Amino acid sequence: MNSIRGKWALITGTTSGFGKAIADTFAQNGCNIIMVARRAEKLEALEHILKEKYGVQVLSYCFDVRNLNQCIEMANDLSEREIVPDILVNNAGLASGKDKIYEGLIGDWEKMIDTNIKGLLYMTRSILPKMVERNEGHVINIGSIAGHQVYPEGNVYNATKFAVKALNEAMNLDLAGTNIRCCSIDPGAAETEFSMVRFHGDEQKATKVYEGYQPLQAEDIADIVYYVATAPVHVNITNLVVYPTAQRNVYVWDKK
Ligand code: NDP
Ligand code: 8X3
Repeated sequence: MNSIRGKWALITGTTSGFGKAIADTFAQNGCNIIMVARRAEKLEALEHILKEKYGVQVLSYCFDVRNLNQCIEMANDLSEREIVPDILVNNAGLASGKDKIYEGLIGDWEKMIDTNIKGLLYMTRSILPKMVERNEGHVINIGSIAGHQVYPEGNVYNATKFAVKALNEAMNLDLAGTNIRCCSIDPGAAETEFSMVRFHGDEQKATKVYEGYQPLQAEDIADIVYYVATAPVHVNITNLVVYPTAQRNVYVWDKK
């Protein structure tokens, strides 16, 4: 096992869902945490909890990963503090809308493309060179089963997650010859704020997504990310797909 105690993990999207659970699991296991998200109050609250509960070091950066300059500023600030993240978890992302492609809102498309693809790239481009310099590090990208199979009205979200899959594979190829590992973790349906965001705050539509079966929980994904991050350094898990047991692919469900 490759302990993460005393290391630094940079996790994007830590104010809810997977990112928040990953930050908690990592901190519980002694890892220092760098958090990125847009909701300042939630970031501050989590920073306080992690420090109090686990006695680890926590740095919070409140910004939008779609902003390249802020990604670079954060990387520069970390360099000034002489911190090189050992682990980068590219988790921040969203689905916005679920519409037929001829009815989709351009604003939704731009949000998804700019966050899920460009945000992931900006963050990676800001942090990965430091890892390469040290010849050490681990990038964990949160993809989705939506990046393996397209479903009706998933169109642009699907396309962004297919892109994450491609970029994860590309990172692995470009990092050949280094000790840096790259993994894409691709979950099926998980109960987080994801559906509230996708349906623009429509609680009824969001709740319906998780009815009649046991969806994945954020903690399930955090356990998997922890497993991947703590695998021995000669073990590179490049892709991990996880569904709720009641779901076998994007079409096959066992809902009561
Ligand atoms: P949540 O909505 O619960 O969490 C998303 C997190 O990302 C929030 O902390 C949000 O924080 C942050 N975020 C969103 N946009 C930005 C941005 N532009 N800049 C910085 N932070 C941002 O959803 P999940 O935890 O479910 O989603 C996490 C990842 O998992 C996403 O990439 C999603 O596509 C993927 N996924 C989710 C699945 C699911 O069923 N839930 C299944 C498969 C993959 P804030 O608003 O404060 O910025
Ligand atoms: C989230 C899972 O099936 O809603 O990526 O696309 S799904």
